Amino acid sequence: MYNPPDYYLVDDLLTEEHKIIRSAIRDWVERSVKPVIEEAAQNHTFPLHLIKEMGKIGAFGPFIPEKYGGSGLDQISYGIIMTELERGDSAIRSAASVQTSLVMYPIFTFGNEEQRMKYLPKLASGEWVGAFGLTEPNYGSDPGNMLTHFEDKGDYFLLNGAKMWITNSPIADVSVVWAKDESGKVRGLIVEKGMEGFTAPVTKGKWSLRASITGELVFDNVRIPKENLLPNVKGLKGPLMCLNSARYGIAWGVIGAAMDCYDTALRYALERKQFNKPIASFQLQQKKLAEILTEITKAQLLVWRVGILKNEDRATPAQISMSKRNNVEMALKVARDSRQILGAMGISGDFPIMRHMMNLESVITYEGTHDIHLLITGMDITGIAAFE
Ligand code: TGC
Ligand code: FAD
Repeated sequence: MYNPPDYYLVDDLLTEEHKIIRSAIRDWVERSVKPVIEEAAQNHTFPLHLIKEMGKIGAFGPFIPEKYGGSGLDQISYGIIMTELERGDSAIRSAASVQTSLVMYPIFTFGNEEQRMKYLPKLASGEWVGAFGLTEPNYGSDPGNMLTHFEDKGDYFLLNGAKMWITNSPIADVSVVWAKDESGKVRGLIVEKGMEGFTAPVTKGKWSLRASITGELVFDNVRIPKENLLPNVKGLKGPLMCLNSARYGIAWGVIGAAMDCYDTALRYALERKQFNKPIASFQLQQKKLAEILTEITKAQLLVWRVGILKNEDRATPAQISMSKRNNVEMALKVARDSRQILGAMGISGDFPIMRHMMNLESVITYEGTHDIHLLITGMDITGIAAFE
């Protein structure tokens, strides 16, 4: 039975509703994710049947109002859901992050009422899968220089360009795509599966996030109906606002991966004997376990505070960057140290640690790299952007 660490009694800060949500998602991960995820990752496939189940358990759009199919919950609930999903696998949390923060959030925040009613309930239920296209082959950390663009042709927009490294693009029914208009302003377009000239090839051969489907979005003179333009935002702040929400979810999510590694390593250290003693009795292993628990505890407190600030609409993008950066690095280090505690067994698919570790190599890169988040903090401190 999974026994998550709670060294500083963070549970006391949660409401009964938070605990009920956590328990429901945890049970679902135990029942539906754990039994299939290792094989899916080994086979480099996404367990597609989980999408509708995720819709049923409320993993998509927890903070979107009920009117649109969401659950109308607070930001702490969103964070808790992300932690529990990522305890199963970062790929499962990724699917929920993209659907919630990168597809439902922009349609809810920047869309009109018709767009909200058309897309949000189907995305919330998992009937439709969403993708978010910002990164391009030549512009990753620097999306402001994107080349994808559209022209106003009177009755429709003509979209050309390509996006790369897009979670769920090959299976997406709906993609929120960021492209420049004729004046060079970044705008959001809703691109639907099957539009002529639009393809979404799969990216194969990943060693990380193997249970997540990644692909491209390629637009070759795609006619986009004018009603598919998100009317209420112009400029790079549109996609960056979506990223604030997704990065916040990741800061919570990776704690789940770290906790799963810690739980596995602690049990193993207590059971595995060398030199006639459990390896947990050796100081070097205790050092690893003690430091892991310290870092997980600090990460829990960090996201708790950001969550409260987010509930009050006071969390700044730079605060969110700090928590994403700190917690992903923490989780990656926890995974590496936990893997060592298991010795050779640490690389085996019989345990989840190596899978988490490999996944986290993507998580530390996507939604803004580790370096970019540091530079965002640097800019916040000094007022000087060191990007250029
Ligand atoms: P800059 O000139 O600084 O800013 C442009 C405009 O945006 C505003 N802004 C923000 N607004 C809201 N939230 C934020 N976090 C914002 N950051 C900036 C800014 O005020 C300005 O507004 P305005 O009105 O003056 O025009 O932009 P820059 O071109 O210098 O770039 C800044 C930088 C490097 C921080 C930014 O571009 C960045 O964050 N780069 C990283 C790119 C990134 O994170 N890509 C993620 C792609 S999506 C993804 O990875 C999904 S993974 C999916 C999964 O979970 O599976
Ligand atoms: P680059 O920007 O080329 O960076 C390469 C290196 O240079 C990095 O170490 C970076 O930190 C460093 N660097 C860059 N600029 C600077 C600077 N100014 N100062 C110092 N160092 C710098 N994108 C989407 O739009 N949608 C998705 O759904 C999505 N899903 C993804 C799923 C996966 C599995 C992965 C791996 C990526 C995904 N991405 C997605 C893309 C992701 O957001 C980008 O990979 C990321 O933003 C970095 O861009 P890049 O890979 O082009 O790296």
